[in-house]
Amino acid sequence: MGTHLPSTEFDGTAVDDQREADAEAVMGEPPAPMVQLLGPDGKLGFDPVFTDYARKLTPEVLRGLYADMAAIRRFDVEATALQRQGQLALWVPLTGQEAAQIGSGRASQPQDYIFPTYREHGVALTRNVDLAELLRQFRGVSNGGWNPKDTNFHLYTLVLAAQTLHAVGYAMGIQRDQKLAATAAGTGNPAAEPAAAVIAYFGDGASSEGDVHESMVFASSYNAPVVFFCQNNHWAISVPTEVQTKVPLSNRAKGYGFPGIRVDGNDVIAVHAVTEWALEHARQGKGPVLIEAFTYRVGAHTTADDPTKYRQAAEEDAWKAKDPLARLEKYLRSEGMADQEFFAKVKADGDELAAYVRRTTHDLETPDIRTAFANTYAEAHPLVAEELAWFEEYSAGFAGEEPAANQARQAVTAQASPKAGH
Ligand SMILES: Cc1ncc(C[n+]2csc(CCOP(=O)(O)OP(=O)(O)O)c2C)c(N)n1
Ligand SMILES: [Mg+2]
Repeated sequence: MGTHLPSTEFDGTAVDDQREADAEAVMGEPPAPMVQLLGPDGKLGFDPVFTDYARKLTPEVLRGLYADMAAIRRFDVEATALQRQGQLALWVPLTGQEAAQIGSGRASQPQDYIFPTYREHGVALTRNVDLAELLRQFRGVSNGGWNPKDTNFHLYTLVLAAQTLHAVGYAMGIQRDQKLAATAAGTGNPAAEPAAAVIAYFGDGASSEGDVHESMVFASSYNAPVVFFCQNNHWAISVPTEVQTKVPLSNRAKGYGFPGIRVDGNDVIAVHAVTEWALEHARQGKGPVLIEAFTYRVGAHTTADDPTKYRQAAEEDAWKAKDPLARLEKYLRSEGMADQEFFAKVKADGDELAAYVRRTTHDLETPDIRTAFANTYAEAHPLVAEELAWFEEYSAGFAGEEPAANQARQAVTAQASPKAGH
């Protein structure tokens, strides 16, 4: 009868071929194993695509990237100390991942929207989140700590990979808002509207979650303006990356039909270049990109973890030799872009930031843990009542102790409840 129904099969059309070719073009031919511009020796290399992006970074911007990385590392030391002093229930250190976070965060623009995990303190800094506010969540004072609308930096998500779905939904919302705005403006051309993209951060461990797969399918199908930024820090608590994947994580993008790029995550210049490229790609309506930042979690998973139980010191030492700050310092010094005075100022600024964060945290109220029990369900629940009763009995065991110590212990104990999951 001649009725033509659309095929549900891939038919090898030019469109399919083009998508594959686009994905391959970015990987290079043969695929570049890893984009690196600034090596551990502090020398700048060349990349056919990304060197042009790196050239745009002025000495002032490069000094800024160094100052950001140094600031967040100092903050990390301070937050760890605050946790050890009982001021925070838990801390999630980022040391080693400064370049991945500062490079990608600084490549984003104010209109972009960021979905972090729980370790993106460096990205938070680049989005102007008050770092003292960020600690409220780790003290249990609030469920978040900052208003995402102020900075387009979403609240931390502790449920692994859940934020990748939120990110894709948000990116699809951006697409639709742009279409509506274009229609209202009478141009009919979405590209004429201010373009924004989304970055979804997640870890190598989280990459095994079904949520990531679903996110990538949706992002590809709808050509959503989202950059998936996977920090492969080689560990998911005590599980090494080779258990999560048998191929470079960046290779997975090809299966979804979009570009995947592995970048040296300890090279802030390359991370900035690759992320800038990916965000442009997404904002221009060309669809998603997966970036795998190859880096290392130098410290523990959290302050509740002891990595000496499951990994070798030699591995840690090998990665410390690839330190992101040290290589940029070498480069800045050798090019005469920064002198001793600059590095001394960075150190002094870091100490000032740490003092501010310490002072502000000490001034934070101690949360009444009963509120957390009260907020668990809308109505009373016998299990919650039972757990509260256990907690009150446990707390009563500290009666008669010095009040401040007692309060601090309560704050910590409450967060470290058996169901905390971290
Ligand atoms: C859905 C879910 N499963 C398990 C956990 C417990 N958990 C918290 S962090 C973590 C490891 C995550 O590793 P990775 O994704 O590599 O991120 P990293 O912590 O290394 O930054 C696990 C299993 C969780 N928070 N959410
Ligand atoms: Mg990891």
